[in-house]
Amino acid sequence: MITLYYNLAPNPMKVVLFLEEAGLDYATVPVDSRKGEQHAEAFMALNPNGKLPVLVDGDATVFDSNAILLYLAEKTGRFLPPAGDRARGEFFSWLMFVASGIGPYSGQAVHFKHFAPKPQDYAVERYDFEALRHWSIIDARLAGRTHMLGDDYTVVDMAVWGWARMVPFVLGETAWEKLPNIKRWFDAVNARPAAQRAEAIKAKHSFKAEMDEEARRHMFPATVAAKG
Ligand SMILES: N[C@@H](CCC(=O)N[C@@H](CS)C(=O)NCC(=O)O)C(=O)O
Repeated sequence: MITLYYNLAPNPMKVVLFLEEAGLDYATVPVDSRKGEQHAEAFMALNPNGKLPVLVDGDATVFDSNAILLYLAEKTGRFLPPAGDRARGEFFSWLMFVASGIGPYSGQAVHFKHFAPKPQDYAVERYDFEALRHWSIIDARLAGRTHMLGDDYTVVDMAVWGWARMVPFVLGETAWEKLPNIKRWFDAVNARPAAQRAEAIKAKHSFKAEMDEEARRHMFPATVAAKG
């Protein structure tokens, strides 16, 4: 039995999309990061980094969303190019580009633009710039291609989709005008029944909505430490 520890943020949602696409049976355990549940001892034993998502599959525990996508793709033999195929190299490059570029820069852009405790002009400019630069590379990649690797829909598309849901929050309401190829691809992925089932997970559990003092304390411990 597969169990997914999740919340509704970009990284867990990529994995929800895979599970729905593959039609795997899975149970969900909500972990409310705004209430600090990611720091509970039992959860930290699954992921010492204290972040979502985590997947438990029998006696295997996997954390970090892109590692989970790779694990599931290998387990099912689906949504990845065959070993030795020319596309396999591209697959790894783009997946790592999402893991090390799109995710971290988008996350930091959101943090400094929406949640940082005081005006942080330099940080806002740097991460806004870098987030848009990374998203523009994805946009160029999708020009003339149906999916990130061409005709085949793979785990790379799922990894991008998790974060693409957040593009207006990351880059501003007019961002789609600058990223027309991503918008066309995003609309097509959203139209997939699995993407609609993935979005429907929102109705399953309710998570704390307020980014109040308690949520900041749990999610941004560095800010609390700096205040002393
Ligand atoms: N590299 C990790 C990042 C995980 C991550 O940052 N998860 C966020 C949700 S998208 C989280 O758990 N945040 C709670 C916190 O930072 O306390 C992955 O891809 O899974």
